[in-house]
Amino acid sequence: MAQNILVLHGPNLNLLGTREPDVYGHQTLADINEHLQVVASASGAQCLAYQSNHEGELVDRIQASARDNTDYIIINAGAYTHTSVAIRDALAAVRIPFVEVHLSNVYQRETFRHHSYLSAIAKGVIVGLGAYGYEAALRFALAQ
Ligand code: CA2
Repeated sequence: MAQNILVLHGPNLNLLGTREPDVYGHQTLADINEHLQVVASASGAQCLAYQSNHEGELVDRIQASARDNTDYIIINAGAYTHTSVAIRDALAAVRIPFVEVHLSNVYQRETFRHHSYLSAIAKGVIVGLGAYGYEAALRFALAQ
């Protein structure tokens, strides 16, 4: 069972619950992170969360996960999903399994959101389930 799970949130996800609730829901990032911690704790696991608006900081955090006993990563890379070879390379380098999550159904949106640099190396991808997508990914990770 995965014991140490890292949840990574990319750019602008710090705005959750404050703008565009029709697209991204009413929950704040703190609400989501707190709920994930409760779910993980109930299974005796630990769920740490990290958000950054900066690509290099996300790369640094992924690299650090190789040194801190992270068993599983859940990542919503936000817009970097569609642009970042650097984040993909970092995830591939650390060889920690990960689930890619998107709050919205990116396939119902602009075509530039249909391609992800991460999906091909992800264990799985969850789109369109809102904040529940993170919980589903966490429960999957906890079962590994
Ligand atoms: O659906 C998702 O989770 C996305 O990863 C969200 C990204 C978007 O660029 C991806 O295509 C799909 C954008 C995150 C922006 O988050 C906001 C939250 C509240 C208000 C404004 C932006």
